[in-house]
Formats: sequence, C-alpha cells, structure tokens
Amino acid sequence: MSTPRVLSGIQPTADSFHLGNYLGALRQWVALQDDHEAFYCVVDLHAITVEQAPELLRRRTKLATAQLLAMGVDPERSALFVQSHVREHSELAWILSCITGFGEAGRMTQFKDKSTKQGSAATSVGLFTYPILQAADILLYTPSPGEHAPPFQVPVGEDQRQHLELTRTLAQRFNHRYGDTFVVPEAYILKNTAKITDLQEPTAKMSKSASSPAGIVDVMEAPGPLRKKFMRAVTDTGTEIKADLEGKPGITNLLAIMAALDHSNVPELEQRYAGQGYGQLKKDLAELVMDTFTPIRERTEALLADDRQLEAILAQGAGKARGVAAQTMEVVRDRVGFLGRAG
Ligand code: AQP
Repeated sequence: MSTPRVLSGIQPTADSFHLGNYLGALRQWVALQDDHEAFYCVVDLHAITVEQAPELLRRRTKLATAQLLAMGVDPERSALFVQSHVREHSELAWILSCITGFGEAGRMTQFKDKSTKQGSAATSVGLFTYPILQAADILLYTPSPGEHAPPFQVPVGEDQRQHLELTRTLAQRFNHRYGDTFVVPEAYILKNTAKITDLQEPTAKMSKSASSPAGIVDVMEAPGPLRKKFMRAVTDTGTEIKADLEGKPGITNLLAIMAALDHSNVPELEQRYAGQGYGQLKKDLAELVMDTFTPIRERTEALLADDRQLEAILAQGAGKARGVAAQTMEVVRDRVGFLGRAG
C-alpha cells in the first residue's frame, strides 16, 4: 500500500488564526506530515462566500500562509498552496453540485446558522454551496481507488463533521453512478480538542466570525492582552478544578486546552490543581499558551518580511497540487461523458 494521503484547508478570513483552529486542526496538519503525503490549502474561494475587501483578502492569504509555515508546515514535504491557484477546485465543485440534492445541501447546519445570522439578503448562493466546494477540495486529491488504496484522511474540528459526511456521500454517489473514481475520505478528528470553546461563552465554539474579541485567543496576539483574556475567562461560581461539561463548561474548556498543550490529561491536571483556585489555573494556562504562540508569532512576522519567498513557496505548492488535481479531473471529465478536447 502506498503512503496515506491527507488534505485540509483553512480560510484567510482574519488577521490571525485562533486557539481553536490550532488545537482542532493545524497542530494535526504538522504532525501528519511525518507519515502522510499532505496537501494543505488556504481556501480563498471559500473566503469570498462572505464579502471580502480585495486588498485585505490578499494580505490575509499571505498572513495565513506565513502562520502555517511558522507552525511547522514544511513546504518540502507538503504541498502548501492557495485554493484559487488550482482551477480544478472550481471545476470539480460544479460537477459535484450537479449530483447534490437541493434538500441535502439545505440540511447543512453551518449554512443555517450563518444565513440566519446574516439575513437572507446578505446570504450568497456561494455560502449555500460552500460544502460542495469543500468536497471538491478534498476529492481532487483522492489516491487511486482500488483494493490497495491507502487511507485518505481529513484533519478538522468537530464543526466540519457534517460537511465531511456530505463529501463521503458525494464520493460514494459519484463512484456508484460513474464507476470507481474516488477513495472515500475519513474525518480525522481528535476527540479532546475537537471543539475549543469561547472564553466568554464557554458552551459556544471559539470562532473567527462569531466570538467577541474577549472570547477568542489569537495566535498572533501580544502577551499582555492574551494573559488578560485568560484571567477574565468566564468560569462558574464554585472553586473546585474539575471537568464537568454540563456544570462547569468554562473550567472544562481550560483543562482541555492545558492538557492538549502540555501533553498531559484531564485527571492528571485535576490532581495537580487539587486545592488551588481558578486564578492559578488561568495564570499557568496563559503562560503555557504564550510559550506556544510567541515563537509562532515571531516566525510569522519574519516570514511576512520576505514576500518573494512566500510567493515561491506557494508557486511550488500549487505546482505539486495541480499535478494531482489535473490527473483526477481528466478521469472525472471522461467518466461524466465530456467530449475530450483534440490537441
Ligand atoms: N473552536 C474550534 N475548535 C476546534 N476546531 C476548530 N476549527 C475552527 N474552530 C474550531 C477548525 O479549524 C479549521 C479551519 O477553520 P476554517 O478556516 O474553515 O474556519 P472555520 O471553521 O470557519 O473557523 P471559525 O473560526 O469558526 O471561522 P468562521 O467563524 O468564519 O466560521 C477547521 O478544521 C475547523 O474545524
């Protein structure tokens, strides 16, 4: 069996990734490079499903790339690229949209949440078909199907599980209708960090677009404000440091973050902090997050100073990705029945 493949993407929609992105997905991107053939993309086509100022989008696309490199994505081992640089993403998305039911797409909870928040006048058709483009992003990088096909994984947070299910359904439907074309991908979701929650609203997902600044911990955040956010994190009125999702969602979230960052586990932390107050846990956690993010922030700033290098890395990544995507599309076009182009 050949090397397993992995594919994932992230939107360049903010001036920084956040702790949820880092623990839910990006740390896994870095780890999986060791024993997977990896394709990682900055999904700018997804970003424009919500209005973006052009110059800001360009700047944030570079910033996203620099942060990924600073976290340890290695362009020599992984294809790191910008989604719009590989045109096949849009082409496959159209074909997959033609085998997706309208009602099926309408059941996506992320669309329902975002469109309710924005109102129907501000909601684009692109936001509705977002999960189909995501399916295309993934399936373009399918390994060759068949008995010896390697595993095909997608590291994401819990919020993406439903979209991944749709991708699996579309892969199976296409295979059934047109013949074996795609390996059906699997979600790679780490249970303990699948949903990092907002520091001010600890039952809600920490989110670029939904969290207030006080509830979101940015990778690019300066140490002072970062420390303050942890010290002001919402907890319950009790004193015991114990995980309890129902009764103590705030403390449970802080413990999950600490366990992930210091490679311990929650029972061990409960023991370590027995008899100590919430303040001590918050203080220690702020230090731990700063120790993790400060070098990433400094490396990001250094990488951003060299535009040419970033562009060269992205060109190399797009070249690698396009090689695989073009092959997949040749098969897909033929299976669907498009007439081949002469010459
Ligand atoms: N709070 C979270 N906990 C765990 N994982 C998370 N992810 C996002 N938030 C959390 C994972 O990060 C990856 C990249 O996300 P994205 O760029 O697609 O952004 P998103 O899911 O849209 O993240 P946000 O912050 O919630 O953005 P908005 O508000 O724009 O929707 C994904 O793998 C995601 O699961």
